[in-house]
Amino acid sequence: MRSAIEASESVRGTTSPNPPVGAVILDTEGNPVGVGATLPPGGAHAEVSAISAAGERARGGTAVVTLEPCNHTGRTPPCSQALIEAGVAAVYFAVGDPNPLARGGAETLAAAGIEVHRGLLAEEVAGGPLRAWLHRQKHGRPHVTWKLASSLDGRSAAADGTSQWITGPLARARVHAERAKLDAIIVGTGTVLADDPWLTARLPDGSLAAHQPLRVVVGVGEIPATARVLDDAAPTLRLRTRNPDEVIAALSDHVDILLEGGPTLAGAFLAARRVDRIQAYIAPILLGQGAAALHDAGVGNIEQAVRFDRESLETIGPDILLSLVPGGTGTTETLTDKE
Ligand code: AOF
Ligand code: ZN
Repeated sequence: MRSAIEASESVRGTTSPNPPVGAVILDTEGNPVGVGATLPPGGAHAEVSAISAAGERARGGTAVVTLEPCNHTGRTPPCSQALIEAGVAAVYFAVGDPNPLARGGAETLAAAGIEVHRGLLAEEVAGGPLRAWLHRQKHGRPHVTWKLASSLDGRSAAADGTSQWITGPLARARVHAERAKLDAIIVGTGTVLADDPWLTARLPDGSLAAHQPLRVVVGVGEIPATARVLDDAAPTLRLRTRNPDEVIAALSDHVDILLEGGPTLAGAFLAARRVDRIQAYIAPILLGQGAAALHDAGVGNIEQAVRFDRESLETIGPDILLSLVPGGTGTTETLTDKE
């Protein structure tokens, strides 16, 4: 399943609106003989690629898939049938397919006499490569991550407006690697004016990654025609609104969206409860003055604070990456938190 997750992760960002699924076929001895990942929409599903890589060695073997094999004829024929025809003896999958059109693969496989196991590394898959797609299936809207990079005192620029190199090179490389796996990146017009960001996904050598997310500029203010975000390195969408729900509606075909800045736009998304995850890159530097990473999230008193729960904490070189999800915990629970 770890190899299937790796295959899944390797195509994240290239399959939307379909999920980035990974599949591995093991022969009767348990040796991996075929790996596959979902191709862009209309292309083969993960299982079909893995089966064709395995060929006859799939017979009597085992299929390991991150998502329940589909049971429908959509743009491609059902994977459940492909697995039955390939003659596998067992299928392990991590998460069930919530799509009412595609679900039911487990039952079809079992009815054909195949041993079916559900739930292997399900949390890792649901919180990892299939996270945004599962979110969109459940809520009917894209998954929004707010990314911020700030000093320890919550500032994203120094007093004179300089904002380069708050976090270290490793954290910046991580941000670029992540960008290449997204569907869209949103910024406000204020950020375009202040920083003139390019918003492209770059490889460590500075060249452009193969997959570029849609660049989205949100806000009613004007931006100069010379702004770097308007060049032809990647597509750009201009949305003349400040309303988070209008932004999300305009991006409803997308699955995995990153909100990059600035502070006012982030405040509007937080106030509207439209941030599904925060990725906070926090550098061990203090600025004392300068622009705050967040402005006006509709919070007037401590009761109204927008609360998040910690999902994970990682160190990246000298910086930390804190991943947070919307919190259900109120002040009382926080006080009794034993950690
Ligand atoms: C799988 N393996 O690799 C993927 C699956 O329009 P289609 O035919 O491409 O079907 C899309 C649906 O199939 C998608 O919404 C999801 O339920 C499932 N995706 N299933 O067995 C895969 N990508
Ligand atoms: Zn399928």
